[in-house]
Amino acid sequence: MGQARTICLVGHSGTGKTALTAALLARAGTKEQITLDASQEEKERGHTLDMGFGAFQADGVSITLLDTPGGDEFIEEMYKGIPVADLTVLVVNAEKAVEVVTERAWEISGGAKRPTIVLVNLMDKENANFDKAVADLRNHFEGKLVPVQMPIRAGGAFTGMVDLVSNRLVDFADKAKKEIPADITDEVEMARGALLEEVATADDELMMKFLDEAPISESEVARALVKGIAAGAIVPVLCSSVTEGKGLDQLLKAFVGYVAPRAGDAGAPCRVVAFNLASDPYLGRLSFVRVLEGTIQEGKGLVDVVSGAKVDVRDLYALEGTKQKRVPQAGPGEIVAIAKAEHIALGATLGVSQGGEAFPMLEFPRPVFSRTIVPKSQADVDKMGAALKEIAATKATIVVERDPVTKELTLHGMGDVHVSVFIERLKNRYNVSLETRQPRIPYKETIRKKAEAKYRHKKQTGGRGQFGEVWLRIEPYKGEGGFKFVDEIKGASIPNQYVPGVEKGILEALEQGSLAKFPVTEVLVAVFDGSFHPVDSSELAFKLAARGAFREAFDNAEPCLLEPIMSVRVRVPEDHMGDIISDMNGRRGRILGMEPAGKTTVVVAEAPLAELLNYALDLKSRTQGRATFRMDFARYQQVPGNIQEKVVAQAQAEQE
Ligand SMILES: Nc1nc2c(ncn2[C@@H]2O[C@H](COP(=O)(O)OP(=O)(O)OP(=O)(O)O)[C@@H](O)[C@H]2O)c(=O)[nH]1
Ligand SMILES: [Mg+2]
Repeated sequence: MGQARTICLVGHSGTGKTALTAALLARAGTKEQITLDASQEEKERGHTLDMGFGAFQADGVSITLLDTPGGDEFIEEMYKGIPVADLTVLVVNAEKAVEVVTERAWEISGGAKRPTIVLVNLMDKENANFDKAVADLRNHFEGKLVPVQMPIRAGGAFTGMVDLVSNRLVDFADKAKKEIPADITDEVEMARGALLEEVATADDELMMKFLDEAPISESEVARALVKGIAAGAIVPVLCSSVTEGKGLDQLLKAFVGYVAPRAGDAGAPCRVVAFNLASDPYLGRLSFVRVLEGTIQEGKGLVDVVSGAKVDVRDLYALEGTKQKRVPQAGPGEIVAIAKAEHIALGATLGVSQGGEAFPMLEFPRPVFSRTIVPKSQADVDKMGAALKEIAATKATIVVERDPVTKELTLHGMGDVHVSVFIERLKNRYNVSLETRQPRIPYKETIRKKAEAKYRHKKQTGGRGQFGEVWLRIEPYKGEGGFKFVDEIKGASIPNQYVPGVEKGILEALEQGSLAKFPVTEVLVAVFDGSFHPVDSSELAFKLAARGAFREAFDNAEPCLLEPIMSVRVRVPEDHMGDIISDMNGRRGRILGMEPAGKTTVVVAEAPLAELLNYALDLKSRTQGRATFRMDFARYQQVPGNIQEKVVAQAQAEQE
């Protein structure tokens, strides 16, 4: 083999990536049924949501297409596909040119530092305009973009193109016609000149010829183009109409002719990267790996090169069309799926032994939107765990967590659509019904001043009584762990054996403050006196006394609520800056600074989590999806008085 090529299709939703995958598979004579966008959630929405695969042969070269979703909440699939691809194809709508995910895709591929081509699709559409699309692309992205084709439209139809590399006409209706019509020769000459000038920069020899105005052959242009693409110095722009089957032969020619596969050594010890994990309804967990070097073989286990964890390679599947087929082995460059190896981590590099560099995958974006999940019935509670675990293991941007403060189970994702899709999938695939709710804010309680209290726990119930008396002081405390217990007992007013009981009582009291039953933090508790009874005292009695003393002291120490403050980084296009900043102020936010980032600016701010629960949605609607953000927990901070009143009133209402 050694000829295997992986091509990752990226671009905004509706640019025709899935249609292109299907068209190329059909063209290659794929016999089996082509099933793309086949999950129930994909069928219902008519969009790709998980990475799709299409494998076929073209001119003796085996090609695997990775079809990624163009929805901006599903971008993790691009992060999985781009690093393992030999070529990224950025598909663009000929009427709309640069859209939100076009920009995201360009960024994720590192500004096309990796081999990239742009395909301007939907050239049959009424308002398709190739030149305008190229101008828009150039306007958004740094140089490098060079049309290698010149489309021809006549009477509102996409009728042909000039292949600028070979300098020949491609007439879609008349294959025999190769001469460039006289009326466009000037235009073609200009376009070809621009192409030659660009490619010449990638090849010194060619540059000399170009400067000498010597004739340059098709193969010389192609050779320089291959070099330029491999170096990420040139991004050729092609055109097509997928639905009319136009431009596809030329595209395939580019896949085979312009792309140098990253060939690994077949004789080296096996090394693969698990770039994508999926849950197949029939085959169970599939770990898609690209073979980097050597040969992966059924029955020959591998290890995670970082953790050293062993991985069984039992059932191995190659891709054929959109289906899987059992194979005993696979070589460098090929993509295969290892079935039922549940413990392969997403992005892991596997090899014959631990050690050595892991393959550089991209760092995934982090979830920015959270919803609490509530099972509908007890049966759902029982099934939920495994189903959620499977989804969270296969998707980097879905995280399931139990909040330590509110005890709620939270699903973190990239937005409301993303979260809804996986809630639907839980129902469709795992038969688990869950509802989602806005998460509760994990408030905490603390005090603002010192206070003391004495508390005597005394009970006489028949036989032996209970007696314990504790005197303690509480003070605000900023030290580690949020709590400190100090034993200041002099003499034996509380005998040693009861001190652990005292501490337990305090710890219990810390679990629920008296304002709104949130955990208490940032307190120091010093026990300095008390009394006991030689017969009736016990650890339990002291525990109850300490709890009582703490509560009394707490109420007298100006208790208040603390709320989580998040540090937020919003990346905004220039024209939305003012709006984003004033919106952030409206969210009780504080702007800390601004950092330029290319054509965008990163607004650095802090705001309470309570004001950010729907930020992902609001930001999207304010900027038509052009801004992105991330947030991280920064610290806890006192809730302003008027808001505290509301939170406490609401908590009390809920408890009733
Ligand atoms: N007229 C026209 N329609 C096209 C062309 N290519 C694709 N389409 C249609 O555009 C629609 C969207 O195509 P898809 O292939 O699903 O788009 P996609 O890029 O995969 O979209 P996502 O999966 O949401 O990212 C489908 O109805 C296609 O048939 C084209 O060249 N011309
Ligand atoms: Mg699609």
